[in-house]
This record gives sequence, C-alpha cells and structure tokens, in this order.
Amino acid sequence: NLSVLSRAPPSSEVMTYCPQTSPYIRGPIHVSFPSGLTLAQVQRKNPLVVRGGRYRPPDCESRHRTAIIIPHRNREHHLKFLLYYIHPFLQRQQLNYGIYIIHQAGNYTFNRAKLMNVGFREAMRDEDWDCLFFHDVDLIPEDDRNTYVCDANPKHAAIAMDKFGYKLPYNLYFGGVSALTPLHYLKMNGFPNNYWGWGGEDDDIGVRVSLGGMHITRPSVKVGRYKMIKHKLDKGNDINPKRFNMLSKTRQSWKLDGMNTAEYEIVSRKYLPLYTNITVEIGTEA
Ligand code: BGN
Repeated sequence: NLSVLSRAPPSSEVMTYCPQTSPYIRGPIHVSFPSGLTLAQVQRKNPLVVRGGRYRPPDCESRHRTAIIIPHRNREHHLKFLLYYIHPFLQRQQLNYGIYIIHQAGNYTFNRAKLMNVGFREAMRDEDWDCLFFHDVDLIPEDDRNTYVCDANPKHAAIAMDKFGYKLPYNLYFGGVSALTPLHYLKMNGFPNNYWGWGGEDDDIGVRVSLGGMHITRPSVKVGRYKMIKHKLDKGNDINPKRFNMLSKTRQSWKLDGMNTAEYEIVSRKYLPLYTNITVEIGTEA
C-alpha cells in the first residue's frame, strides 16, 4: 500500500538503517606489524571512536550492536596491534560496537573462560548488545567479509588461522574467536570458571554449545582467516594438566559451573579512548 509510504512524515531525526551489506567492505586485509606504532596513532586514525572504545556509523542506523570481549594480561603490545586493525575493520562493517578489555588482576594463573563470563555480564550492564564476540588478543582478522555479527547458532569465526595452515585444526575446535548472542550464552550457562591455565576451556565451551541444544556455525575458510601474533607461552599461564579429566566431565558439570556461579570483584572500570578497561579480581583455583 503505497499511500502509507507517501503519508510518512519527512523527518530529519529518524536515521535510516544501514544497507544489508556495507559498501565499505574491501575483502582481504594485508596484516603486518609496524614497529613503533603507538596508541596515540591508533586514536588519530579513528576520530569517530568515542570514550570506552564505542562507535556507531555517522550516516545510518546500524543493524547490529556488537560487543568485543578480549581477555587480557600483560599483552599490551598485542593489544595495540589488534586495536589498530579491528577499529577500522568494524567501522567498515557499519556496526554499532564497543570494545571491552577484561584484565585479570594479580599474578595468579590465567583463566581465559572466566574472564569471558565477567566480560559478558559487565558488557550487558552497559548496553543491550545483540552479539558478543569473544576474542583472543593475539588474533588479527585478515578479511573484512568476516562480519562481526551473530548467526542463529553460536559461530566460531576463527576457522582459518595461519598457525594451523589456514584450516581448522579439528572439527570441534571452538577457540580463538567466537560469537554468541546473549540468549546463546545463557542457554549454555556461559563458559566454565574452573579452567586455570592453558588449554581445554575452548573445547569445553564447544561441548556446551551442543549440550545447550545448539550447533556451531562458521564462516567460509576463505573469509574466516586470522593472523596470530607470534609469542611464547605466557608466564602465569602454564598448561593445565587437569584439562583432559575436566573435559570428560562437562556433561555433568555445565549446569553447576558457569555464568550462574561466576563470582568476581571489579577492581576498576575505565572508559579509555579506544576501549573500556575492566580490571577484575577472579580469585584462585578452589
Ligand atoms: C587443543 C586444546 C585447545 C587449544 C587447541 C589449539 C586441549 C584439551 C585436551 C584435548 N585442547 O588441543 O584448548 O585451543 O588445541 O591450540 O588441550
């Protein structure tokens, strides 16, 4: 009924939605690590990013609200490169987005999955995000057709990483970068809190996806490409020897341990120019 359209009042306040596919998408990105890069330079290159690392397209209403959750400790060097690439990447996708760094306080063994639980709850306090990207700090996306929006099922975005020869290392791999809606996250009771140190937590999360009645989706290997910034195993993130045993019990443990039991104390919440920095005390292994 065209008369409805012609009756719509002209309005300067109501912005129209951005197109389904952003016209700024370019495809493959050449990723290198320029020496001497500073955060001040990254800031200058991203004048439309506002306090807390937030952005919305200036000329249209985004169809998507995506929060990027990045667990972190002592990786400022990696973070700088990730911010350098990811801000323009997300802007080319015309997303309404925010970047959250979840910084584990203290020197106790690192716990990536629990930091993700913190990130989920704290980001949802800020805004009604419709998609959360759980993102390792050392992975740089190499193609902007890998859109940072959620699917109908949990999405594993890092399907093709350089360190695995740009292919999936094994079928159930769910590590590196994954994307879930708040509903997906709650259906699987979030992520486990008890994986201290390196390894296994991502496999546990992958199992939770199916226990929550969902399945894993992925972009094509052509676009889900990532370059990993080379590094050695961190101090305070030793390989977790309990991971095999714990993984064998996910089916029994997932409802008893997860988002419903995540306990922590926020040390600080800082709205910095390029990201929101949440420092958190997550305790120690029981
Ligand atoms: C797997 C690790 C993952 C890790 C990938 C890629 C385990 C659990 C025992 C099977 N899983 O082997 O956590 O992301 O390798 O490096 O160690």
